[in-house]
Amino acid sequence: MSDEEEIILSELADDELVEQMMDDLYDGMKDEIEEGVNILLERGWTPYDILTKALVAGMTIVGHDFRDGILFVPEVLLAANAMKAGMAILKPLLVETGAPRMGKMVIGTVKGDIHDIGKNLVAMMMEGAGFEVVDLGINNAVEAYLEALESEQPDILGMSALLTTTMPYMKVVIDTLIAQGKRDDYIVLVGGAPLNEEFGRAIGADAYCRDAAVAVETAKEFVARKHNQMAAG
Ligand code: B12
Repeated sequence: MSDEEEIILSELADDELVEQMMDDLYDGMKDEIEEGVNILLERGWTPYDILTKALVAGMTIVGHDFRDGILFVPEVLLAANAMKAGMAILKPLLVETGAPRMGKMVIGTVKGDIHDIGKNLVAMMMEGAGFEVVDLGINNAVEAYLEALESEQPDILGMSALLTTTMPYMKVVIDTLIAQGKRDDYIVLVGGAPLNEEFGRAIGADAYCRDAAVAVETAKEFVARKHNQMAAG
């Protein structure tokens, strides 16, 4: 903006508003993000479109500039907080779909890693699709996963990692499950920006999911397969 003119979000056309929200997310402007999300909802946008086309798209730009040394941790934290504020508005809407109960998932970010936006998004979308989700938060050691698996008895274990230094920890968890003879009790889904399908396969996960929508589809597929097997057996 070349001048000091105040932008009235509600007066912007949809595409301009989304552009502006990406700028506001970049600048960590929580109140403006909340306002933008509410305006798009009033205009009939689906929560999912707002999430992907405004918030996740905006965070992708933040990610690029963080990588390139244009943004630093404090700024990215503000952007993350603004994103979370937007997600908080959308969460109840994504969750109240009345979808039939699909199964249960325990999800958490692995030890050493405090990134949780992607994990939270997966948890939200899974809940929206009818899964019960137990969220273990960030920085989970193998013991935390095992305890939760024992007490919650989920169908699915989900692990998230955003750092190349923490992603190998997923293998530690899976290897521990194997050693205890429990690996086949759960569908293991993994995700996070630095992972790929090959990595998922190499560590013995059932699937790598590149985003929350794929996570939901994959989870549904595996749960249906598991139930069919149980019915056949
Ligand atoms: C926001 C952010 C932060 C925030 C985190 C805030 C928070 N509460 O999460 C803060 C500022 C705290 C942070 C800190 C750090 N960060 Co950081 N961060 C990011 C950033 C910009 C965005 C991540 C994000 O939220 N993306 C948006 C979400 C929606 O996408 P997502 O996480 O990928 O999740 C989607 C999929 O991956 C998938 N998914 C994710 N998890 C799961 C789990 C399951 C089970 C499934 C099925 C799917 C799935 O579905 C999600 C939704 O669609 C990334 C850049 C990037 N390209 O990822 C860097 C990035 C991950 N960070 C990076 C680094 C280096 C750090 C720090 C080490 C920086 C430092 N010097 O201190 C610290 C590490 C702290 C720690 N110990 O964890 C690097 C990692 C580089 C590497 N190769 O390892 C990145 C890639 C930036 C970069 N290019 O340099 N970071």
